[in-house]
Amino acid sequence: MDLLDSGQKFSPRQDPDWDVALQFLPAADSRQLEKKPGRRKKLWMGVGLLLAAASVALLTGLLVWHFHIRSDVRVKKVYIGSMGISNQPFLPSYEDSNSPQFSQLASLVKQQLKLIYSKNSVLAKSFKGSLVQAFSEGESADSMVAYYQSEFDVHISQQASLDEAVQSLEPAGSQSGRHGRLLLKPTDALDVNHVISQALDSRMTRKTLFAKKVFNLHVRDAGMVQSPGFPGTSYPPNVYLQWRLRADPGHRVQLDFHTLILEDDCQQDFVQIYDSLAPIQSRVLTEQCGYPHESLSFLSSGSVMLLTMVTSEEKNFPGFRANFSQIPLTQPECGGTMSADKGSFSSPFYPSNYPPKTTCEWKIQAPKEKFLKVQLNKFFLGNNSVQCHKDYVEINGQRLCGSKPKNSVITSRTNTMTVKFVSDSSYVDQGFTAEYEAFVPTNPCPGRFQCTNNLCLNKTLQCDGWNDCGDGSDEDNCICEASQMKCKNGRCKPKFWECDGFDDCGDNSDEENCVKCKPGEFTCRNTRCIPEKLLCDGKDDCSDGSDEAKCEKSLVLQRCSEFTFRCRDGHCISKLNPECDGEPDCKDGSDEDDCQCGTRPYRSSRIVGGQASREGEWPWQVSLQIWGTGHVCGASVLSNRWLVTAAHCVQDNGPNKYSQADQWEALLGLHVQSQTSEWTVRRNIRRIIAHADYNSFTFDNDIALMELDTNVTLNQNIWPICLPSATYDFPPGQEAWITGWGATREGGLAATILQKAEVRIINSTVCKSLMIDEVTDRMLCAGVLKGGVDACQGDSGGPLSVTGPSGRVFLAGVVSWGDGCARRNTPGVYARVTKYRRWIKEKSGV
Ligand SMILES: *[C@@H]1O[C@H](CO)[C@@H](O)[C@H](O)[C@H]1NC(C)=O
Ligand SMILES: *[C@@H]1O[C@H](CO)[C@@H](O)[C@H](O)[C@H]1NC(C)=O
Ligand SMILES: *[C@@H]1O[C@H](CO)[C@@H](O)[C@H](O)[C@H]1NC(C)=O
Ligand SMILES: *[C@@H]1O[C@H](CO)[C@@H](O)[C@H](O)[C@H]1NC(C)=O
Ligand SMILES: *[C@@H]1O[C@H](CO)[C@@H](O)[C@H](O)[C@H]1NC(C)=O
Ligand SMILES: [Ca+2]
Ligand SMILES: [Ca+2]
Ligand SMILES: [Ca+2]
Repeated sequence: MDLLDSGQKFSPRQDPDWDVALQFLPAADSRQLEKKPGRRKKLWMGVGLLLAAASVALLTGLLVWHFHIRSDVRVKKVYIGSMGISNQPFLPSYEDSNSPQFSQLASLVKQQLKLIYSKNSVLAKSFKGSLVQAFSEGESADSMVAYYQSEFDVHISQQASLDEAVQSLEPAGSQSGRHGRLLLKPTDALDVNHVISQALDSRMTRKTLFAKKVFNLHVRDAGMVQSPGFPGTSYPPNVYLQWRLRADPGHRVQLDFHTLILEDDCQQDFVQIYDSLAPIQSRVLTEQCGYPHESLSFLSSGSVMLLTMVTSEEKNFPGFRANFSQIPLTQPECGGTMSADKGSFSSPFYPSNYPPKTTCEWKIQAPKEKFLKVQLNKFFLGNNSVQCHKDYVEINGQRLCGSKPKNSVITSRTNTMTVKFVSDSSYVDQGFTAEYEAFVPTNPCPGRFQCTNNLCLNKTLQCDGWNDCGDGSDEDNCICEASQMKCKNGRCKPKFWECDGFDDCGDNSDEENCVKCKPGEFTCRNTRCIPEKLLCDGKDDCSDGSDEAKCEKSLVLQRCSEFTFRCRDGHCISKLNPECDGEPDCKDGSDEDDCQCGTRPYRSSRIVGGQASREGEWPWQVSLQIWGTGHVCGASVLSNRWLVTAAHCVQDNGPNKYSQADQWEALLGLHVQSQTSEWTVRRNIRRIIAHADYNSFTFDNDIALMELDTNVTLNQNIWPICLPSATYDFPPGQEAWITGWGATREGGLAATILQKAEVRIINSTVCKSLMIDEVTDRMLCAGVLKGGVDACQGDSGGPLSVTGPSGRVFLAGVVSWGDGCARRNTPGVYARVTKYRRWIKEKSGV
């Protein structure tokens, strides 16, 4: 019955040809859960025919027939479970399912299960048999756990009561893992301390799953586990695989994913990790699919862990690779007393996910005359819930869970504080990091600014236009500088956010008093005002096409203008930014040609916050390196052969002949500097074409192309960005991202992990008036929105990426000058790529 128990030891390195080793079990093996048709069908058909003379009788007969068929439908149901056994030390021979000790104990477990089921009428009636799959150590030295599955055969209408009966075996509140030992009676075969039984997840009983296999691994010697075919080919369809991981007694299993890329839909393909040897849902630590962002390092509470993978028919992705190892269980793993004036602490094993069933308690003790303050920095504790009954942090009696609380600073009005961390038996998360500080009640922030929520900030962050406290108190009651505007609510904001369509003040006062057309009028891009009824009437009333640009239907225009898209057949259409938006707009379809660009293969295009990017998030990002020096500039992938960068990156500088192609090396698909992966590609440069009109004084035309010496094969971390046509519009207020390892022009150390920062495009007129240096029409300004105080996110020559309406990403600019390091109050200036569309085509053919 156990399809999964026939597995053999798995060692990926010795078993490269997994497909051959894979046991393709006949589809019939998964039929155990299908409905069985009634046996009496034929007989009742016969009876029905005999009664055929009278139509009324026939009808009755059919009803009876139908009723009997229905009444005979029985279902086989399989429950998976674990049983805690006391007074029974774990022996190494229990690991081997072929050992006599295993068989002996297994039969005792089966006997005990039968006894347990016999006490419930529903279970007793439908019980068919049990199969013991494995044993592991229990929580104490003289206890152990048995993993089994039990099969029941029940009438279809009784399914719910069977589920209920199985549930009732589990004493209420057993989720907490603490309940009284069941009394040993003379009839009992074993001293049982708990029983958990649950139905299998329906995705694991899919009829199409035809290859099932179990791999038993001991993690004493660290090693690696990977999905079949990884990394060369994608994983096979319709498989259900289990990896049972065991550590030595007194150890935890640690599993660290190096890569995990599955189909985005968890209903189709997924991996799960259990704090158990059987897939019991109440012991699941995580379920993952797609291209997860979270920490992928997991720890068990005891000496076992189960990793499962289920795949469906369609869409097979690269899969995963993970390292396993064991670490000793030490008591206590976390918590303690802290009496220094300040310090920090975190959930156990941070930044790995905390293990399940863990409790930590920190006692903080300050000198008598001081108070204490705890600031939560990182905080990931499962889902938000009102009672925080699963995993939580408790500070001075206040429970916190979910994501970072609004007020992340907690103060006590005494000199002691207790912080408790608790995780339950399922679903783990990354945990938290915290700092504490003792302070004199009369001066809580010496030398710093004190927020209303008690956070202390560097004084330079006060009145800089950004809400650093979280409650905005650092931006209240400010005197604005010349480069700032004063909001009605008293805040100061950089002037470049005035009239850009976004409420930056918080009370919208930065968007009032902007030049506007009268009510009932439309503002053309060239700021003319026209009556609204002339919008989308097929005539170019603005005389820049903008009144016809955002219409449902794209019209073929009589006249082309500098704002209208020109199809390959020469016709101009009215739609704004029609290229690669997923809808054919030109009659010849040319607006949707060459639209493979600007996507992130294998991952959803959702960008999550934070400064460090995820691997594969910016697959067009390139690191340009000088032989012997390392990373110098960024660039973007335009095709399998061409890159675009800044002209100022490729200018000779004294003895450095940066204009020479042979000085350079391009690293594509790189995520962490000096850490290449299987998706990183190195290429020499064959040719550099800097713009002939580049002006090294004004940085006008700061754009250059690089041709690689050989084509690259695109992969999940290497993908071209879309080039906007000359008429593509990136309006002020549009959100964009800059990425890089740190601008070397600014000096200082480059980041190791690719950094990103969100910026917003600034109205050119406003930018020209704000910048001391000249901003030409071939330049584009953007200002940083968040953070960007510590890290350099932009690289000279790197991309300014804008996501278009269909989710494809377009190259709006090339990082040129100004604020390469994404400093807060000065805009960055970029080469405006739309101005160079024809030049790029002419020089590279892309
Ligand atoms: C996994 O193990 C390999 C070899 O033991 C090692 O090179 C690699 O850095 C490890 N990866 C992780 C994520 O721990
Ligand atoms: C968290 O909440 C989501 C949506 O409400 C739910 O689908 C998910 O199962 C929850 N996760 C856990 C661990 O409870
Ligand atoms: C405050 O910020 C300024 C400018 O960023 C920096 O020079 C200074 O060292 C910081 N002070 C402290 C106390 O961190
Ligand atoms: C390189 O790629 C280009 C464009 O895809 C193609 O035309 C060319 O034939 C390729 N060259 C080689 C040597 O494969
Ligand atoms: C840019 O700002 C100027 C002056 O404030 C304004 O006249 C113009 O309409 C703005 N341009 C856009 C495209 O919003
Ligand atoms: Ca601030
Ligand atoms: Ca604004
Ligand atoms: Ca289109």
